[in-house]
Amino acid sequence: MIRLSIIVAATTANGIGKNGRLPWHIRDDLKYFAHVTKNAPEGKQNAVIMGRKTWESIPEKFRPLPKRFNIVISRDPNYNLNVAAGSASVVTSLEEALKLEHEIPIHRRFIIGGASLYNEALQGKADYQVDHVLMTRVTAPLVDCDTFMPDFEATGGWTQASYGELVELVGSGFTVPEGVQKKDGYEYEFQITRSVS
Ligand code: FOL
Repeated sequence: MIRLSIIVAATTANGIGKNGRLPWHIRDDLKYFAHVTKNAPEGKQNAVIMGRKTWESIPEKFRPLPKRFNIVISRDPNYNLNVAAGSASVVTSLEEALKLEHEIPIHRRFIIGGASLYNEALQGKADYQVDHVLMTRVTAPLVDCDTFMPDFEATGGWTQASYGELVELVGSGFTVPEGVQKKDGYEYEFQITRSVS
């Protein structure tokens, strides 16, 4: 069974995007995202698995996301990432993404969006399961969104994990602030939810 982690920033209405991009700019959340997804033991690397639209939403100068194995899912097997050969891979399904090997052994696999990939991953399959959701909950203001992630907690089988578990996943070198943060004009909180099964 391959274990997956979801990382996402969402409003209290589960809004994650607007017009093909993030509806906010919260610097410390992006720093958190970068740190968490990079954090791997010596000699290993994490995979960041994303849908094609999410890839296109990342500023070109940050693509591929450095120090991570970037995997992009597109129905078009010839989709051109326009990056140096070997720095990122295109596959046509999540199953295929999970079969990919990398010259550096993979530590964790992060599903980084968007809506349709979050949805597919949360459905689970015989060979994979989401075991953690790292959610940055943007509680204020209520930002207008046109893209939403599923209300996964409503399906049951999830429990809020402890701050200690979050600290362990994030690793050293980054202090995750506890409780509601007020910065860049937003109120948000770093949360971790764990699958009960
Ligand atoms: N999860 C969270 N918590 N916040 C997000 O903004 C987020 N965004 C995505 C997926 N999960 C998320 C998808 N969108 C970058 C931009 C958009 C994006 C994901 C990543 C990006 O530019 N990342 C750089 C950050 C560099 C910096 O500003 O420090 C990286 O290196 O990760």
